[in-house]
Amino acid sequence: MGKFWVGGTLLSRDSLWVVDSAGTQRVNSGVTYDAAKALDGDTGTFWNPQDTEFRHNNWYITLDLTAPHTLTHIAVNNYGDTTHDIAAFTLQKSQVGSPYNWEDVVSVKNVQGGTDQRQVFGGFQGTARYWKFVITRTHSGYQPYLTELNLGTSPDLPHLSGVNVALTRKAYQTSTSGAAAASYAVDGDTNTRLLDSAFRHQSCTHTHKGEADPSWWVDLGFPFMIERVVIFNRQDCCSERLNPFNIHIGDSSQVSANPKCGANYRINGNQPSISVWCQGMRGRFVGVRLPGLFRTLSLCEVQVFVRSTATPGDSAVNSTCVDNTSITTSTDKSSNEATTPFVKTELAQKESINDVAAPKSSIQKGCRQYDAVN
Ligand SMILES: [Ca+2]
Ligand SMILES: [Ca+2]
Repeated sequence: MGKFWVGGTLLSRDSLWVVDSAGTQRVNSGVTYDAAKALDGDTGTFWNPQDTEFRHNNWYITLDLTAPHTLTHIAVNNYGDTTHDIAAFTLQKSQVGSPYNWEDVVSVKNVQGGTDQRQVFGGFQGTARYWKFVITRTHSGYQPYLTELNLGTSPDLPHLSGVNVALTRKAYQTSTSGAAAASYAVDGDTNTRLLDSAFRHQSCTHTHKGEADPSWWVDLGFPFMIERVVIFNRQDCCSERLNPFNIHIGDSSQVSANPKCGANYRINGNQPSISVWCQGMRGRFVGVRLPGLFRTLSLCEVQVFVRSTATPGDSAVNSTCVDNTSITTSTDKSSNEATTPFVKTELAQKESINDVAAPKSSIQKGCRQYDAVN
């Protein structure tokens, strides 16, 4: 459950959505601390469900969004005093109005107290008109003060077409040889030399030599419909080590637990990159795994392109990838903001991002044939 997301499309809130809420609303000096205060866009106002017992653990707000919406992430702002900060909540949905038929969509148990910063939780998807936000625990047991509640919808996929959603996302590998960190495969640098002329690690990852089933994976922060994955292989030496490889896509951070995109793939040794079509497989984690004993995994870049909803169905291309397609990987922060506001990474809290390399612009051929191995 990451505290950031790709595609920060938040619903425009409407305090009229609130149809019910727990407790009585405190009124003080003419100000009502009602549930609408959690939906007013003002972090200076909050909901205070008074007259609920200690450890009530069922402080809820029921919302009628007036039409069905697909929600994929939720953001909360705590008051920041720990006494009234939320520790856990459950989001529920109902397809029907009162009497509702509530189903759990997601339960979150790691909401941080002592901060009033926005905390974002994703990794779920649900569609409904009626939603219930239930606070199931506060850090102290006293009633919550909820400053802001935000509901997030799916990113607008047509706007993401042609955007590498793996760029600078958090990446991992089963082991790291020297300084060849997992993050080098999402640093935006498609240079296929492991070491530069000064023998410094530059652009490629590297696991320890001779592992069983070495893997590398990236957390996209959000499940996407993935159209294709482009892998840049080492060219300074050892290009044969990649063969054969598998691509796994799914919502598990355990690479091999996720379904494979296709079978075993091979790349020609002198071919710097390969584009693998994944037919709109859905997943938050994209992994590359070398099946077998005594394998060594080195990746110079992994790009993940999502399916545009404008693309016709699953009959789309498999090996009909057109070569020499130019793909511009927009990595300049300012222009990225301006042209593709849907690919915005928001770090709700101070998180270590020191493995994110400085953005670089690159234009490369992003499309190559691949050979499936029987
Ligand atoms: Ca507020
Ligand atoms: Ca790289």
